Amino acid sequence: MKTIKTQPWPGQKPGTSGLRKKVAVFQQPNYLENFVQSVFNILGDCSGRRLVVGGDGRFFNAEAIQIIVKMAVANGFAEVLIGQSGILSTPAASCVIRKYQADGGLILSASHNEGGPDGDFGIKFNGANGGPAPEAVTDAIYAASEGLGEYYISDVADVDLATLGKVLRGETSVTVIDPVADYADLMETVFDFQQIRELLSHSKFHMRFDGMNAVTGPYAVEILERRLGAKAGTVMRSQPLVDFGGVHPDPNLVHAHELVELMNSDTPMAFGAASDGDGDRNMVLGSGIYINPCDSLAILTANAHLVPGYRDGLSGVARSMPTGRAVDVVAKTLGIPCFETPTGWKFFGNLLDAGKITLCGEESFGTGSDHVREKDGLWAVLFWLNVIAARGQSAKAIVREHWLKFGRTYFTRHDYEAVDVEAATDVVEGLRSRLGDLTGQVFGEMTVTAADDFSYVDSIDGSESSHQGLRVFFDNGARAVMRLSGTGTAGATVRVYFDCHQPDPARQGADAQRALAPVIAAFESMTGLCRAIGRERPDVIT
Ligand code: VG1
Ligand code: CO
Repeated sequence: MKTIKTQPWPGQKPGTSGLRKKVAVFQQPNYLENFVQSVFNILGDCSGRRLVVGGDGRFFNAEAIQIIVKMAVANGFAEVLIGQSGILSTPAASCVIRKYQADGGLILSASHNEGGPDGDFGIKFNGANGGPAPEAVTDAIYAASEGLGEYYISDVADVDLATLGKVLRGETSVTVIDPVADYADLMETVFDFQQIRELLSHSKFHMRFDGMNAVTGPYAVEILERRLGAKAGTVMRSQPLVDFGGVHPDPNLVHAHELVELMNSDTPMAFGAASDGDGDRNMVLGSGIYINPCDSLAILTANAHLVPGYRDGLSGVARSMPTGRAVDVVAKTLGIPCFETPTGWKFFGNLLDAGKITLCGEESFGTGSDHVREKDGLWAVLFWLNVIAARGQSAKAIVREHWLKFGRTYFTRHDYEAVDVEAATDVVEGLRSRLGDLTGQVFGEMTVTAADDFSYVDSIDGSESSHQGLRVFFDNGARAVMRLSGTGTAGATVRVYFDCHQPDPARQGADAQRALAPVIAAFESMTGLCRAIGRERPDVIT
């Protein structure tokens, strides 16, 4: 074991989902090591403990794992479990931590951010419940990183990540595990595989799953093609590549355009889905319909009784604050509580652990349940397939019926990326300073009924998180939300979210941008956002 003297690196503050920086930043001497030691220091005495390590396979994944193993050995961990080839999707890592009762895990991923030598890298710490460390822990890690003077590493040999099985490194037992099997087994306990198998064997039901050359490919091949009998080739772009083959592994209509084209071809697929870099996001498409993630959460909630894992009912649901409020309407009808949390999966953890919620989701293509403590892309796809099979209806028919019954909540998010940090901060601060005066003011055709800076008090541990996004409510029921991203690595990303509920069936067929045009215009006239940041339009609209 060696003790290496080091200097604190500035800015090792985990964001919405872990520490995320350019690959070149992580490759600097002691950068990764400092952060990992800060995590271990917060864990305290590591002797006798079990750690899970894996990642989305992006550039620097394998190198980082070797460093982490050597540090785990020096810090006295009893056992390290690693996904074969360094692979573990984020939900699979959560599953493995829980199943093998590990004390925590390090997940190497920058999720939906681009990979490769010029792309992004990231690392996040999940606790013994399998979920992202709560803010109190990430704050403590950051504080530890700022005062770090040394780290511990051993010079044991590298571990062969390709070979399954157990080896000894120093006193630490290091096991390379099958990254897919435990997760696939868990899925079999939640869903009706027999029913889905019958659906997939139907000659008219064609589907595609886009792995985007990222981590989900092997999981989707095993579950959809091997265990559920979907045709070979159902999973496209199924090989995890270090640079994702140049693909931006963000499952939206822009980056998954090949899938979108297949859905709109002369012989369209009945169902299409895609996942992101680390496998926790999902985009679902039916023939002739894109299902936005807020609707998806609401529809899965309304149909959960059709799925074996949720047959006994849901204790409650939760959505992140900016997420469209479609699920609130369903929760009210079902008579179950609906919680509103800040952006980021870490805020669902306590509610899930306490049994207060069964399903939860975010507008950013994240949906999940109490089966693990992360959002879960393939789980959402299997949920949809199970519902389609059980109802014997197309995805489009299911969505349409849902809107008829519960009303449609239009939703869109506008992203302005790589914005000048000062300009972005000025716009947000400018609006924040006016929040108290907005009520009663008229913008375009709409009057403001309330405005605030979202603050959250965790009902389980009482912790408070403030400044989680600016909210403006209008008299027609519409809402606009603005916040700065906590996952970007270049400049600032401004996110603006709009939603509005439409109960009238005659007005549920509009394009979302059109339906939301009045609130979009009102917000622009209120903030002068585009002018202030020097943009004409958003970079990405979802
Ligand atoms: C974004 C999303 C948020 C999500 C987070 C991590 O954060 O908005 O909903 O939880 O990414 O997702 P931000 O701060 O950039 O808005 V992932 O798939 O990176 O783990
Ligand atoms: Co992700």
